[in-house]
Amino acid sequence: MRIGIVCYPTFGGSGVLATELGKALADKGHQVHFITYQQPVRLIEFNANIFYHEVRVATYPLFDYPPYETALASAMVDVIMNHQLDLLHVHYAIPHASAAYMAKKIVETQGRYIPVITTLHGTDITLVGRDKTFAPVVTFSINQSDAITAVSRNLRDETYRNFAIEKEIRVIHNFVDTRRFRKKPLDAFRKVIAPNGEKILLHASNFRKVKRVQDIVRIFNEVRKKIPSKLLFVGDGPERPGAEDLGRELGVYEDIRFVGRQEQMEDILAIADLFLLTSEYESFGLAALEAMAAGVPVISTNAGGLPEIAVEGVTGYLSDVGDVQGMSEQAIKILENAETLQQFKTNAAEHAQRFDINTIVPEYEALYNRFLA
Ligand code: GMT
Repeated sequence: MRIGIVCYPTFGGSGVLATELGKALADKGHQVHFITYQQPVRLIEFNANIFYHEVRVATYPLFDYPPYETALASAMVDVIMNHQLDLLHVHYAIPHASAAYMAKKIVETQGRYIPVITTLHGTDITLVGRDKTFAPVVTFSINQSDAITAVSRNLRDETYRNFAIEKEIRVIHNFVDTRRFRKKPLDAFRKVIAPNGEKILLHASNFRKVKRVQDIVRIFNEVRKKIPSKLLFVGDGPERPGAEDLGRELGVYEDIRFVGRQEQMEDILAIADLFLLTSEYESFGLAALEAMAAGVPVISTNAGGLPEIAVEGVTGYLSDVGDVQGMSEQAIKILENAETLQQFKTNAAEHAQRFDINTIVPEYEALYNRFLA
């Protein structure tokens, strides 16, 4: 199959998932064409079946706002026609689904039919998409897609609740390459972060408001009172200064490390003891799944789709949004006993198998096949 993938190429979960899907499809022999404004962050190794097409937006003094969506639709048309694509799979509704609709209509005038599959990832529905400035276009372009998928049951239900969707939304959960995340910890790395054998707590995100990163610092402050520990922050974003300020205010700053955006999450997860995710919403929580795959128990909120991937008291614990006290107590409960910690680690890795790449990617292939037939 010749598949066009459109996604955000940055460190967000939707771009990571789309890139991993493209790589997996290429490994299975499909020809995959990424159409993005920048090389996706996880698209680093060479694969003969992967093609990358950069979307270039012309600048012109008249444009206060460069017309990205128009440039994207034109790039899609170019790739569909010149590389004989069989289908387009767009990740994140805004503006990818509407640009795909435009491209579909353009190639139709040239006698070409291209099915469009739209995967909804979260904030395109729950935050940004609901905004009045986008909602009519989001609703229209989702309805015009030939197939719609959502990364969790929760996101599917939220989409039906918030938009007048007339079609079936199929749930295909996010996935993880469990083999890749099953890595032995690098002792030297662990020693740099926790020289005296401290426990390592980890959070990874884009530090947006929805992640509530100050709750992470507060939980760490409580855990640190009972258990010698360090906190690693991976990623960057608008709420980072607030997290730093709070760390200083609480006097825990010297035990926190901000390591910035990282591509090799598997190496970092391999040295972690606990993953914290305090978001007020996660459609799925891919970062938590990757942590589980690496054998790291997860303390998280019970928001959105998180209860679909984590199991209370088995892979970690789930609490109400903002329940810092509860999450701290649960973190301590897991960390204070070596046997308990080991059991949670084993459980987390085992449970992540349900979302393995080899189970989920065929669901996308089956969906694609429906359109090719
Ligand atoms: O979490 C983010 O801020 C990034 C966002 C994105 O669109 O890239 O992630 C969303 O999609 C991921 C992949 O499907 C999900 O795992 C995340 O839970 C979801 N984020 C939110 O719903 C806040």
